[in-house]
Amino acid sequence: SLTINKGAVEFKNVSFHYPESDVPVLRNLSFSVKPGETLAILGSTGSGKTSLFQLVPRLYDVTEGEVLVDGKNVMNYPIEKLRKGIGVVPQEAVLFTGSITENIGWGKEDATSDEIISAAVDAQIHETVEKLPNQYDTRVGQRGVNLSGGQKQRLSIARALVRKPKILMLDDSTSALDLKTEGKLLKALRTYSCTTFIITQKISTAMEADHILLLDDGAVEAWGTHEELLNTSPLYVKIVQS
Ligand code: DUT
Ligand code: MG
Repeated sequence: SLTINKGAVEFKNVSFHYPESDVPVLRNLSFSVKPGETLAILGSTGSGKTSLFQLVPRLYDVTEGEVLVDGKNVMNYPIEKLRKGIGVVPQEAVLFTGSITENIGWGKEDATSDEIISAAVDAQIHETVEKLPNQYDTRVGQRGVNLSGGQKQRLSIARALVRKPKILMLDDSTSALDLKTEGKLLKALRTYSCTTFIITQKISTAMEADHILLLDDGAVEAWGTHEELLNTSPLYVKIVQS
């Protein structure tokens, strides 16, 4: 049966509204991303960035149009095969009650200790873990050690990386990281050669991407590289200057 091989993603005339409402949240989106490319998604709060993300691993289904992965409609994949190939790092990092190892390996119970550490190194959280009272055995979550927002984000990124996803989706997951740490993280991500969707508020992050998608009220306001958007999108220029 179908599995994700390359990680190409295409949106074809995609519109979406949540089941409980008729208000369109995404309106006629069309774009495509080749395997291994990075797409940065920008847009003001409520513009539909998280909603767009959810359509790829089918946390919600489109109401119109198609989402294709490797040229095939996501509706045709067995859902567990689809989700196995996609690493989603949610906007609010979720920690489970358990050890650091269990938190990184969650959903991939066969991960070896080396794989866990290597994911943590790439997610730029290894050094922090080493300083905890019981390193990778340290308990987090309920009655566990407290981690900062940025540390939780990086654990959550490590959890996605350990699965070696073909498609990695980061929902504002680097918002609490300083520029230097974020730079190291983005560099490490390149070694995974996965297709990467990265929702961000930072122009510095967007500039590094192969494509930028600027969403405005659920529609594509602009698509292109940083240079292209500077020339074509007054809204992008406004964001850059703000
Ligand atoms: N919305 C719902 N139901 C939900 C989630 C969101 O109706 O379960 C609405 C709120 C908003 C629109 O969908 O009007 C888009 O929300 P989304 O969360 O996709 O926006 P965002 O771009 O991710 O905003 P933020 O930057 O605040 O995360
Ligand atoms: Mg969001």
